[in-house]
Amino acid sequence: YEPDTGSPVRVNQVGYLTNGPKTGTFVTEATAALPWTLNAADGSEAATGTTTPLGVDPTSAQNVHSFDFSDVTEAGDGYTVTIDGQTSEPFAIGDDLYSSLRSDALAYFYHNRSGIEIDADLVGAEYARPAGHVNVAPNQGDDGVTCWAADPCDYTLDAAGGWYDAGDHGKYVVNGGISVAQLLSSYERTLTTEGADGEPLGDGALAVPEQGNGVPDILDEARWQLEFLVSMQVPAGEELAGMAHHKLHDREWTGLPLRPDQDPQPRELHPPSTAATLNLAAAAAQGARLFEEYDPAFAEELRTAAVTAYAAAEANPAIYADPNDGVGGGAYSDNNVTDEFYWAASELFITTGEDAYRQDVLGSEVHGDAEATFPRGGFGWGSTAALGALSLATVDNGLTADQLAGVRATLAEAADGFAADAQAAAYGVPLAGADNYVWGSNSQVMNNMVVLAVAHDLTGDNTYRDAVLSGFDYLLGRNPLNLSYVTGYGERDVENQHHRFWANQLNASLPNPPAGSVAGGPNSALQDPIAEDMLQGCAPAMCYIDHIESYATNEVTINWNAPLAWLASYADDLGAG
Ligand code: 9MR
Repeated sequence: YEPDTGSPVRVNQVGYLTNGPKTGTFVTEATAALPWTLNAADGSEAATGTTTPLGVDPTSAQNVHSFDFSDVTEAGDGYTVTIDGQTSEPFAIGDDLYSSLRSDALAYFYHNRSGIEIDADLVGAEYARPAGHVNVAPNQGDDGVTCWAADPCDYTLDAAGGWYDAGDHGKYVVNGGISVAQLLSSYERTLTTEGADGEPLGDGALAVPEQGNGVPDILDEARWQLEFLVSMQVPAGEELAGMAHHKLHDREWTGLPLRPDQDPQPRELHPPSTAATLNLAAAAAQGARLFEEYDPAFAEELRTAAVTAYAAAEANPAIYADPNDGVGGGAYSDNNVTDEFYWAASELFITTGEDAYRQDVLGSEVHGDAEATFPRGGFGWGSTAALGALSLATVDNGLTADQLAGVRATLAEAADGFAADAQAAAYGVPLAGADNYVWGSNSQVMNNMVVLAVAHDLTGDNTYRDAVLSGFDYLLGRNPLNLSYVTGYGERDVENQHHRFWANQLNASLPNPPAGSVAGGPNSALQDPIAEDMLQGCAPAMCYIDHIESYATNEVTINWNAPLAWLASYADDLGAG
């Protein structure tokens, strides 16, 4: 299998912000510098220059040059770059490049809601569907779900609602928690950051059924998931009361395609875990402070859930999800919860101001450790300390000025590393070297971009901003495969992500993913049969295929679209400013 990589001139196929950096990559055998031409839409020459030879890129095994036309600030559509007789895909220069991505990336969450009909008036006829898992045959409902036979319990939970995790119909607390937290942070950023615009996230801004209820739409979306997370707690009076069940999913894996309401599998709760419990505590604590203004009773419910969950985790600090519990749903196992304790303590401290949480933050072994807090390969569901540190660094809290400066210094140290990684990368991606192309590598890139963006918000230093935008360039086409990993964005966008309903590749009556859905991205471990079959010998950043069955390179998930939404919001605010 030889991927069709199109033109060797690689650019951000959406475009470049007027006052931002503008760089691309050229794949060539040539080792000496070459002239480049930037063409305007009418064919006239807009700028010229020469490339910088970079040698062989370890992530792609391609010999590459870079080119830089940052000086051009004339807005317009239909620009191209020509080098050595080869012309790039077209792109824009402008300020308004990220506003539709902001709302599209957020719309992903409504599309993937469980327990509610997806309304044609909000998403269009092709994406409309009946409610899933509400106890209408052949579905079982998530409103009365009990524990799986291997670890029975004598209660049922009403765990209806929430978002489906990904291409499957599971609902998992660990990646569910980080996802809702990143939506909440996107909103919270508008309260804490000058130049961050709350209106595009506000009431009436998004296509959600709660429009017009007086609550910012992004909070309405977050609430759908927060209520589910809280419902996963073990009831009072039971053994392990206050702990959160790790996950709820089908008894057996289902095939594709399958609309959620047609899933016939029994639904089951899997055992509580410390990681899930702390994830719930962190997200609920953050939700509590943000809902205070809109619904104090709900805020109080969240606060209580967070406090009881944290206490339950302290009483049961080492209950880990079984790494082999992967039938019918993903395992999401994680046997280091130091980072989850840090995140939860941080959010609880910010929300409650209580000294016990402060002591847990300051006493944590990750506190002040840049690599432990912000791993070079990107934070994620198994490494959540970053979310705590980002909140501590940006949201008003009771740390002393020195302590706050310390948190910000740790963040800056990590961001400096990511910026250096982006500068060193042939394709400008803020991801170190060739070893980090793991399952969901695009989300690792995006989470590094979030750290960089917060560093930019806090310092105004454009080095950080430039590395974020360079990360967007990579995601939107400036990469070894010349693909935009976001559906609906760029000339060569991917469209066959692994999803049971957006399964047009398997059934023409079903849709492709809607615009704004990001694929997991290159994964050098070849962890699905299509990847194993088609991608043998691939260079790490090329281990990707736009095939619906390649779940290990081409799935979508809430925890990958959440940083996309956060970042699109940041980038849209940049354009406006
Ligand atoms: O995103 C998860 C990734 O970090 C893991 O390496 C991978 C294998 O355990 O699982 C990914 O999560 C998948 C989950 O297990 C099942 N639903 C789809 C998720 C995204 O592919």
